[in-house]
Amino acid sequence: MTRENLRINGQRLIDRLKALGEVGALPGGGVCRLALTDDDRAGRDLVTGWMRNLGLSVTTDAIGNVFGLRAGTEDGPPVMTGSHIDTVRTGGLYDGNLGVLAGLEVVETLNDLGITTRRPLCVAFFTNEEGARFAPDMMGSLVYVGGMPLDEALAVEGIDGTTVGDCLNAIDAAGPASVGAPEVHAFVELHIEQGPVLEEQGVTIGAVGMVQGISWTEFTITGTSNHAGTTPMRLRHDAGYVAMATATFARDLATRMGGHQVSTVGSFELKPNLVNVVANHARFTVDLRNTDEALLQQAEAEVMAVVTSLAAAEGVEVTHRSLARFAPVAFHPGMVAKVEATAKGLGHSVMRMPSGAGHDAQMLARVCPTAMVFVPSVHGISHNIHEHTAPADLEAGANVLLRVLVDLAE
Ligand code: HGY
Ligand code: MN
Ligand code: MN
Repeated sequence: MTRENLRINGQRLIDRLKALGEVGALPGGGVCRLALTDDDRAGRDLVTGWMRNLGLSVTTDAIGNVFGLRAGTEDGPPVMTGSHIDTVRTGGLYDGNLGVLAGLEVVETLNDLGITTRRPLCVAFFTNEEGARFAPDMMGSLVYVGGMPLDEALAVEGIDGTTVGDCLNAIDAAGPASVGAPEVHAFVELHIEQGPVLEEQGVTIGAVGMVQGISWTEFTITGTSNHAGTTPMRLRHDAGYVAMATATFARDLATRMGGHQVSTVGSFELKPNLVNVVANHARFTVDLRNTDEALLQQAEAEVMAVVTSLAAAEGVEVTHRSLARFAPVAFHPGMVAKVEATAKGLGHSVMRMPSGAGHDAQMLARVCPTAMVFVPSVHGISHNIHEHTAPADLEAGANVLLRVLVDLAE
C-alpha cells in the first residue's frame, strides 16, 4: 500500500468498537457509559491504553479532555480528529466512539506503513459530549475552546445531584494540561448520522455543512397537591396538567412548523407521583432544534408563552432554566468541499447535509477550520441500543477520514 492508495483496516476498527462496547455493556445489548461514571473511567483507561500502544503521547486537560499526539516531521499545531466516548443511558457502539476509534485506526495505518505526516496529528476525546448527566452537551469541547469557563463547568450539578468537579475527581479524570492546548490546525470528526437521511437517499457519505441550533430548557411547575377524588376541577392547581399540556404543545408545535423543527420532552417527573394525588410539582425538559436560528427563537417564544398562560390560568408557579443553547454552526466551506471531493475520489456516493445532532466539531469550529464526515445509521436509529452502521460504511467513513487527515497534514 502506498500513500496514494492508503486504506484503513476495517476489521481492526470494528474489533476496537466491540471491545470498547464491552465497557458499560447493557444486558440486552447496547452501552451505558454516562459521563464521569466508573464505566466512563474504564472506557477512558481502555482508549488511552490504545493511544499509548500506538505511540501517541497522551495529555489530559483540567476538564478531562484527552489528546493523543503523533509527531509530524515538523512541529506546530496538529491536525486533529476525535469525538467522545461517553454515551447516553441507552447508547450504542458507534455514537462518538466511531470518531475516536477511527482516529486511532488512521494512526495505526500510518504506523504500519511508516508514514510520518508533515504536521502532527492528534486524536482526541472530549469530556461529557452527551450532556445527558451534566448539561450542557459538548461540555468538554465547549470549555476547550473557551466557550464556558472551567470553574463554571466544574460547578455544574447533574441529574443525580453530584457536580462535574466532584465526579471528575472521583474517577481521577482531570489532568494537568491547561484548557485550550494544544492549538489546532484543523479538525475533522467522523460520526454516524444518527438519522434516516443517508439511508433513505442510498448515500454512503455525508459531507456535513452545518450543525443545527440546540435549545434545552428545564421547566419547574409548582402547584398544590390535593385529593384526586374530592377536589373539584375548578379548585385545582395541578402542576402535572400544566406540564403535560406544555409538553403536548411543544410536540404539536414542531409538527405545525415543519421543516427542520424538532421538539422533544425527554425528561419528565411529577411529585408526589401517586395515583390519587393532584401533582404539586412537575419538572420536565424541552429540547428544541432547528437549522434556522430565527425559527428556533420563534419556537422557544411560543413554548414560553404557552407555559406562562397555562400556569396563570391554573394558578401554579412556573420557573425555568436554560440547560443548553447553541446557535446553528456552519462548517468551513473549503473543508466541507474537501470531505465531499475525497469521498468522490474514493468512489463513494456523497451528499451535503446538516447535522441534527450536536457534536464536538461544532465547538472546534470556533477555533479552527472544521468539518464532519457522516456515515449512515441503519433505520436512522441512535440513542438506542439497536444503533447500527454497516461494516462497509464504517470502513468507507474511516477511509475518507484517513485521506482528509493526511491531505490536511501534508
Ligand atoms: O444532544 C445531542 O445532540 C448530542 O447527542 N449530544
Ligand atoms: Mn455523538
Ligand atoms: Mn449522542
